[in-house]
Amino acid sequence: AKDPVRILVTGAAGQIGYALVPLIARGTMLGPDQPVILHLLDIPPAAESLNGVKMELIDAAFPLLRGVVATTNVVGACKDVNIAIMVGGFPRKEGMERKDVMSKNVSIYKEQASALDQYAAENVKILVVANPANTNALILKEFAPSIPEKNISCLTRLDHNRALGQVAERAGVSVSDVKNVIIWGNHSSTQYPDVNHAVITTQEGEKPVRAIIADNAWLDGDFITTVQQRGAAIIKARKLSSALSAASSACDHIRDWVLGTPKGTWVSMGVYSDGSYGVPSGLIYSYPVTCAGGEWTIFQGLSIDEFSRAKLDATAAELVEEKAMAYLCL
Ligand code: NAX
Repeated sequence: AKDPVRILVTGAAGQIGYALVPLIARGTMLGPDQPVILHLLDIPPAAESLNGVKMELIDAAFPLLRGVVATTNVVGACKDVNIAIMVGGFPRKEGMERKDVMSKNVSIYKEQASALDQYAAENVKILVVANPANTNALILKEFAPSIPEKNISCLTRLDHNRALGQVAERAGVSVSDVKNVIIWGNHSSTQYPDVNHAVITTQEGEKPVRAIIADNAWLDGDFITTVQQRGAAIIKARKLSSALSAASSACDHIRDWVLGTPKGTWVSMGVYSDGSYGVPSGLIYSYPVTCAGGEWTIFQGLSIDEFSRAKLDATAAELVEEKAMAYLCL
C-alpha cells in the first residue's frame, strides 16, 4: 500500500475549501489508491467553522482519508506537507483599492512562504488559487528561497476549463472531445483565451476548432470576453463566486502535474516565466504546459499571430505592473 500524501489546503473553511476537500479525500485528485492526510488552515475567526469541516470529513468516512489536521497555526499546518493548495487570502471588499488588497495578500503570502520554506516536505508542490493568484504565487516564490521555482504555480485551469466548455457548447460536442485551448497570462480579465491551436476530435480524427466553428467573429470576440468575464457572470448569478468549478479545476491542475498530461495534450498553468514566447522572465504567467514525472514543461514552438501577440503582451504588462505594486507593499 502507498504511504499517505500530506495535502495542505489554506482557507479551508471558505467556500472553495468546502468544495475541494471532499474531492481530495475521495481520491479525485491523486487517484483511488492514494491515501491522503489533510492539513486544513484558516484564521482564528473561522476556527469553529473549520472544525465543523473536519467533523464532516470524519462523518463522510472516506476510505482514503488517513487523518485531518485542522489548525489556525501556520507552522503546524505546513509541517511535512507534500502538496500545498493556497486558497486562503484577503478578499477585495467594497470600496477597497487594488493596492490595499495587494498589501494584505502580500503579507499573508510572505508569512506562509517562509513557513512552507522551513517546514514543508522536500519537493513540496504548491498551487496558489487565492487572488491575485499570479502575484501571490510570485511573492510566495520570493520568500521561499529553498523551494525550487518549478514547484510553485498558480491556478488558471479554471479559465482553461471554461474555454473548453464554451467551445464544446458552441460546437455541440462533448467537452471531452475538445483539447489544447490555451490561457495566456494573468488570472484576471486581461487573460488571453486562445483557440488557435485547439482541436476537436471527430469521427474523421482531430480537426482545428476553427474548422468546426467557422465563426471567426465569435472566436475572436464573444468567446474571449465570455471566458474573461465568466467569474463575474457566476457572481451575478449565484451572488457568490465560483466554488465547485474552482475546486474541480484545482484538482485537475494537481492531478495532471503529479500524474502527467495525456499524450498530445497540454493544459494551462501559471508558472515562472523563463522568457518563453517573448514574455518577460520573472513573472508567474499562464502558459500551455505538458507534465511528466511530476514536472511541467512549457510547450514550445506554437505560432503566435499578430492578434495574439498583442494580447500576450497586454496581459504580461498587467503582471509587470502587479509585480511592481506588490514590491511597493513589501
Ligand atoms: P472565501 O472567502 O469563501 O474563503 C476564503 C477563506 O480564506 C476564508 O475561510 C478565510 O477565513 C480564509 N483566510 C483568510 N485569510 C487567511 C490566511 N491568512 N490564512 C488562511 N486562511 C485565510 O473565498 P473563496 O470563494 O473560497 O475563494 C478563495 C480565493 O480564491 C479568493 O481569493 C478568490 O478570489 C480566489 N479564486 C481564484 C480562482 C482562480 O481561478 N485562481 C477562481 C475562484 C476564486 O475566485
